[in-house]
Amino acid sequence: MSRTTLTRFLIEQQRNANVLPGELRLLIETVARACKTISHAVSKGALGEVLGSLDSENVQGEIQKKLDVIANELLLDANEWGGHLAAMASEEMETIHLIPNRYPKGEYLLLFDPIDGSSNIDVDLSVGTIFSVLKAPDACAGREVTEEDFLQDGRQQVAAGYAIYGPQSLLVLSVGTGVYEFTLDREVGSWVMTDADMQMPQGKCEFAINMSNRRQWSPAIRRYVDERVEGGAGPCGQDYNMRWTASMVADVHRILKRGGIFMYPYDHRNPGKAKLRLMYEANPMSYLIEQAGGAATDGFIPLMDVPATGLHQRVGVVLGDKAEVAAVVAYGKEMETA
Ligand code: AHM
Ligand code: MG
Repeated sequence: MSRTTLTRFLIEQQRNANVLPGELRLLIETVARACKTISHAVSKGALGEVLGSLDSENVQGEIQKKLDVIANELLLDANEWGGHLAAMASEEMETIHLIPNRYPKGEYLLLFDPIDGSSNIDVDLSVGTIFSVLKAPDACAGREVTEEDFLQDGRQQVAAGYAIYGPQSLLVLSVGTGVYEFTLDREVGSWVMTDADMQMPQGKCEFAINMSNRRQWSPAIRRYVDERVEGGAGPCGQDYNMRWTASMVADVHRILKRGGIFMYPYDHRNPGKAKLRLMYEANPMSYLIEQAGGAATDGFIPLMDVPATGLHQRVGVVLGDKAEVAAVVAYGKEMETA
């Protein structure tokens, strides 16, 4: 049986569909190669001395795990010298990382969360890497890229994806022509396509939310969740199931494969306060979910239309099943006008 590797898929996208510029192809291959190395490090666990925390905090004031830093370095090292990037940004770095002058520069900007779901690392649950690719604005030709150049809304993304390090290591990717899944064949060392043109199942009664944050939710989110917890006896007229992995990559992947809705809403008590980051968590996941036939909102407007005002900007996230996402938005509107 002839298998479609990531390399072959990308070359065919470049050649046949004419949608993928060569530089972008190389960039995605490089990110995928770094994810292979991260997968290897994750799987070594205590034997590779990669578990546990460091004394340092990242820009978000979170204690960094050893693997956060290792994965960040791996992604920076892999992507610095290829010539396709102008700069990078990461959850783990306060400011942008310019490509050093000793290397050629390209026209793309890469953003990533090197290890998403860090709290899962030490207990052997799934974690992942999320990435988003933007084009540097024309205006920065001939000068150094600045943080402002990164502040583009999610619709400007030219590619997005995630790697998930779970029972299998997977790479899920879109370059704007559907969503494709690749499984890491560890013996051969290549990413092999295992799902194509993925469309998330609709109409599935499953939600993912951290219930312990209920005190922070808006009346609309409370109503949405409470009605579903009531199940068949409540206004929904059917029972719902709940899952929470505490790793956005794992929760979004489940939704992509099995349907349902994922929520990490704004903290209603503090305007603008939220947990997840727009540029390298919410936007790439929204790009994938929309490509797979789902929807993504901050609770009010489509997530990819949220104006970017800061590299580490936080945003409410509600994504997945189209009708369920629409229900959350509708409840919000109803309660605003009530
Ligand atoms: P991280 O990037 O620092 O790991 O944080 C993001 C993670 C998401 O993967 C996940 O959905 C959420 O934080 C879990 O939050 P909680 O600890 O409230 O369950
Ligand atoms: Mg994260």
